[in-house]
Amino acid sequence: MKLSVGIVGLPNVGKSTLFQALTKKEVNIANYPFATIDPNVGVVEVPDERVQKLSEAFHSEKTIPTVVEFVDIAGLVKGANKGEGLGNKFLASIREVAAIVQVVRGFENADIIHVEKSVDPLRDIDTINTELQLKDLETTEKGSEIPETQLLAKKPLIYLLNADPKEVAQELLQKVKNLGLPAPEVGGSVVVANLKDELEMQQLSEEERKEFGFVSHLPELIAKAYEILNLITFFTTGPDETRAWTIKKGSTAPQAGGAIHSDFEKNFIKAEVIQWGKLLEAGDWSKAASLGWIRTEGKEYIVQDGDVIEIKHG
Ligand SMILES: Nc1nc2c(ncn2[C@@H]2O[C@H](COP(=O)(O)OP(=O)(O)OP(=O)(O)O)[C@@H](O)[C@H]2O)c(=O)[nH]1
Ligand SMILES: [Mg+2]
Repeated sequence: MKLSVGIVGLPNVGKSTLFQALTKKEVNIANYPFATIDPNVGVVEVPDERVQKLSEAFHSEKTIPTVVEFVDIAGLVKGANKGEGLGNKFLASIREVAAIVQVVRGFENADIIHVEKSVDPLRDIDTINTELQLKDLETTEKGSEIPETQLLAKKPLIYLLNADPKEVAQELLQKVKNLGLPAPEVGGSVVVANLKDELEMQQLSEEERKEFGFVSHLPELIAKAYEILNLITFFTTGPDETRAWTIKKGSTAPQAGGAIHSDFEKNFIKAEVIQWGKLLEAGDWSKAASLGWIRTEGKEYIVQDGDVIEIKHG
């Protein structure tokens, strides 16, 4: 399974608008249901000030952030599990992602078609979750030994309420939060964003956005997506580049090496490790070493989010 995040929801609720705002890729955004049929795939930089700060401090020529992959999936309707509205094809796309952002329409606008003809976020969430659960039931009834992670309704989930954050009813927000989330151990939550504004505001300069008093909620969404994928970041830094690397939480030092190059994992000897903030405080690697702040770690070491690492390999 790829470590990507699927954008899921009823038709015409703003999924492709979100995808385009995230990835800056031109996709079909249209005021009719099922504008999207084949999934759109794109990668998004994870906003992380640490990689910028390290890069500045070490005068690196290049700065390379981590990315998360998002997949814009076609809309689901009631009965999708029985094949309604190409439902089975779309549900199969959801099986391939590791986590879900469920876009829920919260905005009122009579011109934008709602497949259920009225705006009711809790009803829509229930419709989508029921479809996922019914599909899972069918999967388990078939008797195929499917690991829990394959089940659609067990995937880590973020609800993206497409509504104006300044106007959204707190009561509604609380109700969504109270729904409970699958896989709570890897987090999950609710983000409110006005997706049409998010997309339109990208046409403006940062100053103009400030004049409008616009604050983007997409960085929050991307950070949460990274979190529910159960990923952490470690860094490598030097004059050529400062780079953020993605690994699964709980990875060992050799596995982290493997993210850089398979030889680093195979021929791993040891890792020299320091937390990014400590390295900045020391000023450079040799100062940090002379202060005794660089630790030598072996192959059992569990890499921590924010570690700066130098792998020594044979
Ligand atoms: N007023 C308003 N319109 C929005 C908002 N978000 C999306 N829309 C409009 O809703 C329509 C559908 O948006 P899409 O992003 O194509 O929706 P989708 O969920 O990808 O739809 P399908 O691919 O058909 O399932 C478009 O006309 C958007 O401009 C919003 O926050 N406010
Ligand atoms: Mg779409």
